Amino acid sequence: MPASGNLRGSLTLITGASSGIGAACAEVFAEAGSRLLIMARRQDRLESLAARLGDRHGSEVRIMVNDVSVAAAVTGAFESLPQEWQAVDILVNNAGLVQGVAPEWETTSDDIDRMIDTNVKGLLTMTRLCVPGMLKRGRGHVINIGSIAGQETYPGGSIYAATKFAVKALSRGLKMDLLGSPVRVSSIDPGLVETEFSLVRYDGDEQKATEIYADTHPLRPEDIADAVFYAATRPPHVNISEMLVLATDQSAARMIHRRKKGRP
Ligand code: NDP
Ligand code: 8X3
Repeated sequence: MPASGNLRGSLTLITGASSGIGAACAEVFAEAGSRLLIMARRQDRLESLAARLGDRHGSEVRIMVNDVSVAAAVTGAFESLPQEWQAVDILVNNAGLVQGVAPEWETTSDDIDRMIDTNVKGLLTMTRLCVPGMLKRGRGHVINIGSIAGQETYPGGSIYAATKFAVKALSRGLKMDLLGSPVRVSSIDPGLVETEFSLVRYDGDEQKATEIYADTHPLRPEDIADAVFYAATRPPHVNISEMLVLATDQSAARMIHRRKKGRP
């Protein structure tokens, strides 16, 4: 099945599909008729998403309950799938997280490891698993979810930003390594999107997480899914290399327009 234009029958692997942007991507790819391999750590979320996509779109969905940062387990799980479920056409490398807002020197080594192991090494594990088959089959598309934080950093965000700068380097480098092949590479880079991202950042503190999205109009996960889908459905000779998607209310990582109560 061609991984462009008509996605019917293609296979899309989405990491971090249990929430936010990943779940929204699963919805649009399922609606377009792609088979889906969805991965995250929370099994209950994946199971209910798979059931919902089956009901709504008649989708064929398989779940992988894995921590993307545990390379050996992810590799084992992927390689024990039936061959037709390993033939990934589109890889959406979306799983990622930020922990805390501490300055660089106060960030715990656990938090540093978690961000680097998930956002960078986890993404690389998936790329390493999927790209050889794409090359062999002569088609494929790797879509990495970067961030505005991969273009500029901000106080209390430097380690997360470092991981997203790394994602940018990995996207650009992969495109170079694949030159001459039909395999495409895109980096979709969101600004402020209202998801569970801030809840994770503030370790479950709902009030702090809600304040991030208060009095402004952030992006919705569906806005980013739309951009991912756009990249995936261009004709085969078109590669959307990088796309920065910001809310109209955002002009830089920490420049967000907030309305006074009652004002438009
Ligand atoms: P959410 O927290 O809503 O979703 C994150 C997803 O990643 C969840 O499905 C989570 O699943 C999964 N995940 C996290 N860690 C792991 C892991 N170790 N192994 C497997 N899955 C994991 O956040 P978003 O949807 O916002 O984030 C998606 C991507 O978008 C991330 O890469 C993020 O950096 C990026 N992004 C987000 C922005 C925003 O403002 N929200 C802006 C720019 C980029 P589970 O917990 O079940 O494992
Ligand atoms: C998420 C956007 O600005 O919170 O990647 O780092 S930001």
